[in-house]
Amino acid sequence: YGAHTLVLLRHGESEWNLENRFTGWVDVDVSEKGAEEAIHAGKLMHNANLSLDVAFTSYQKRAIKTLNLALEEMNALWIPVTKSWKLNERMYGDLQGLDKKETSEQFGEEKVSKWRRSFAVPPPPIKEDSPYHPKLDPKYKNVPAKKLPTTESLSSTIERVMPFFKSSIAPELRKGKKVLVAAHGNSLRALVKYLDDLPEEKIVGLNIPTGVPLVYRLNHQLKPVALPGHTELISGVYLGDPAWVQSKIDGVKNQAHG
Ligand code: DG2
Repeated sequence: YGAHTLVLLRHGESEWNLENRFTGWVDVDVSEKGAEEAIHAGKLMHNANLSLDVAFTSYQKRAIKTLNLALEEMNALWIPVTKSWKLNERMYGDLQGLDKKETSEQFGEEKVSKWRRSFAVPPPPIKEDSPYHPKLDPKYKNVPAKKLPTTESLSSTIERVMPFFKSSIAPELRKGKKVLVAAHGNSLRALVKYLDDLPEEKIVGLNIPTGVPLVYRLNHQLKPVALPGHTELISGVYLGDPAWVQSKIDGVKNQAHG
């Protein structure tokens, strides 16, 4: 196997995943089930003998809490953690707060599936007077106003995630550290697109389940080495029972279906 270990973990179910609402940069908590998923993710990593050295997460509590619960389960709360808004979920613009199924009924499934899964189509931008506007959130007070997104496609998400990966995460991997990134559905899709060099037409079919560790082994160039049991789309492997993982992936995919 490759020399470097990188584990990607989407947070456990959030309050708004539960309510089936577009979340993006709205800072909702994990649900009760989400907290259990996070603990379970910690168990899976512990049982796989993943002794992590460092972790990265976003500025959003659903990812931060998931990280802490998983690390606690692994007796690894001590490891250095770096937080960055660059690992935040994709900013979902004016869709934030809306019900995913109702949005499909209103705009049509095709449009909503483009907003959710296409590479370059951004959702409508958030309104200047929206209560969810990031300029109102004190945690972004040090981010230059022109860098705060009002909407993001996957492509624009990649443009902030990848420079952070290269400047902050890759150097840790090169030092031989085992790295965990606890983040979000679409900020992790951005990373997976890059690592597996997925073409745009394949990224549409990539859905990341909540609370399931996704393990990558990378070679010296930090390119992924295909692991036994990997799926057609990606070269990393999810920990846990494959049928259970698949049912969670299907759940994410079907969130906007009537
Ligand atoms: C979800 C992803 O983000 O939604 O923003 O609604 O991973 O933070 O729960 P997360 C959101 P979809 O793109 O899967 O609809």
